[in-house]
Amino acid sequence: MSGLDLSVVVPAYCEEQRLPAGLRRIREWLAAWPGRAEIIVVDDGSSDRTSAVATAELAGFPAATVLRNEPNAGKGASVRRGMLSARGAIALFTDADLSTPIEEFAKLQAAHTAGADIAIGSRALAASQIEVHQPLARELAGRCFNLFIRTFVMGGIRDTQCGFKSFRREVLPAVFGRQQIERWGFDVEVLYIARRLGYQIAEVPVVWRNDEATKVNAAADGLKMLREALQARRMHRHLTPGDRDGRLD
Ligand SMILES: Nc1nc2c(ncn2[C@@H]2O[C@H](COP(=O)(O)OP(=O)(O)O)[C@@H](O)[C@H]2O)c(=O)[nH]1
Ligand SMILES: [Mg+2]
Repeated sequence: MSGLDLSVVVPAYCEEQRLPAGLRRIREWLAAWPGRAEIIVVDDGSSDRTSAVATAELAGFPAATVLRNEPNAGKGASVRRGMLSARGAIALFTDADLSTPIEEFAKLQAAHTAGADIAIGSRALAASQIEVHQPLARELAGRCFNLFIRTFVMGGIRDTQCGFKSFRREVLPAVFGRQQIERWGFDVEVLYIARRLGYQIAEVPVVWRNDEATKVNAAADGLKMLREALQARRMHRHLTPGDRDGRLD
């Protein structure tokens, strides 16, 4: 064991503006967090100074890694790379803009303590606190997407898309080792794999303060994500809990 309690994975594409403040807040929060943690930034072939600002902001932090994809590979590919290199007992991935504030990890951690293998932040539960909403059209598109996913891919989850999810170390290879979708549809795929393998998923209401800068195009990316979600179901429907330790397909 590495002795690390937590890995914080931050996928970042052209984030030279938002990343420094985000990493600073993560560092400040970790300084008061009672455990040992590492921070892993995955620069996804950014054309700006994302890697440089990440390296500068993480200078002096005892366990920091900046990985870089060349060329751009997608948020899914970047999260997968970060999560498969994580050494902490729990690995969290979070969006670079910290739309869900890092302090909210305490709620996910409580879910793990209560037995969850996977804890996912949610904006769609009664107790979710949406302090700054996404633009109306994007929020509605998100709700339709979630309704579709709930109906056709996996029931029971209200919000698959919040960029704030944590996993017990033991499930990382079984889940992320099977993930094929490299762009926005990966959240659904990862959750679907986990469900087929019988892992316990807790959906946890969190705070969300939307940051209006976005790299998502709701219309074009949304349709692609629907296709990817169906593809995920097709690819992984044969999995059973007996496959947890089996050879990865
Ligand atoms: N690796 C990778 N990450 C991306 C890409 N596009 C966006 N991201 C990251 O995904 C996260 C969410 O992106 P954001 O633009 O805030 O999306 P939104 O909040 O859902 O509108 C941020 O950490 C981005 O840096 C990409 O092409 N590759
Ligand atoms: Mg965002």
